[in-house]
Amino acid sequence: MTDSNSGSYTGPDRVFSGVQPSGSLHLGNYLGALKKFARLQNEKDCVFCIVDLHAITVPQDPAKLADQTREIAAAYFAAGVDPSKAIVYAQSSVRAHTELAWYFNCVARTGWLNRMTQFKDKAGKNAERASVGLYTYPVLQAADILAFKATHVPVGEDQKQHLELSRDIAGKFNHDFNAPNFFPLPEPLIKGPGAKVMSLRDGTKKMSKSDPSDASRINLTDTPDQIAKKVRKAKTDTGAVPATASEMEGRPDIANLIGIYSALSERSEADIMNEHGGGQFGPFKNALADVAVETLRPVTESMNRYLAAPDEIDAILNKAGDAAAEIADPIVADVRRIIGFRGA
Ligand code: AQP
Repeated sequence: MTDSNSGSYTGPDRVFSGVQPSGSLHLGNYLGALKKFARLQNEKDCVFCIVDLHAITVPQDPAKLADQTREIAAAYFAAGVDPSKAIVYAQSSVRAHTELAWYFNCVARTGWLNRMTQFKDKAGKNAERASVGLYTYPVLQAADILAFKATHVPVGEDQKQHLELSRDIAGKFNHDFNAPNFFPLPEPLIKGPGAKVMSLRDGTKKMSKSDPSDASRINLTDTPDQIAKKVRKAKTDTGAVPATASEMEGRPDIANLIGIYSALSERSEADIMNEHGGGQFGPFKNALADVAVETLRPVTESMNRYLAAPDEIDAILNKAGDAAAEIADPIVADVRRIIGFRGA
């Protein structure tokens, strides 16, 4: 689908990613996104967004949306994203997102969107009643990334298909408007521990905010007691803790727990299986609960400190919104000119 000759973009490297303010963050968001963001800010120019425009693709309570946005900002900062190193802002404060999304709606093909599995999963049997916004969500996501000409996008594995769509849109824009290499073809940064954290109740389903069972996920706002209980109740089987990768095969619940242990402790899976392999799940879960509590405690405490100062959060977000617009506005102005609008 993409035009391969638009793959030789020569602009600077830039990282972009976002998190929705649509409910409490969980361990999957932390390991698959926030923790990686904190590392990347030391390596590349980073722009991180709280994607409140994405959140309204499903109903949100207007009385809560602003606080939910502040909560995600607090989670970014608590996870180590430093507003003096990376831009952290709210999507709705930068108009470039919605404007570019419209242009991209006219570039993307309905056949591409019809293949998006996240829409099918989220809309379920009620696709006819889902918002048009939920359907075109990946187009807005492409606009988010490309309004900054971002070259790298750290996301969990669930977002891989959307990233491919962003590349297709960038390639088609470059080709259709005879603007070779105007947009980069953004690369997903998916690898690494925590790229796909699964439900504690079903190792074949991803850990998700919208899972009706709270026991399926560890929320960043959970108390140490709640975290320990959820880990101890996590689904396992009647076998022993695997000692090798081959003993883990076909056991998604177990593989998930070992993966979480590895990502939290920053130890290899082999190392963990060396220590616990052949043993019972009781002691293994106790050790995992300790690691989870100790790793998340400082994050939760720091989040709560930020949340106690909402004005400070707003000041950071406002300033960052201006900085984000300074990058995105000229890029969208170029897009207007390339499309051929009068006065552009
Ligand atoms: N289970 C996961 N494992 C690893 N990474 C994950 N991410 C989400 N779930 C996992 C990553 O977190 C970032 C922010 O995600 P989001 O806020 O945009 O929402 P989402 O992907 O829709 O997350 P949820 O929790 O699954 O929400 P619902 O239930 O509404 O669908 C992204 O980088 C994502 O990859």
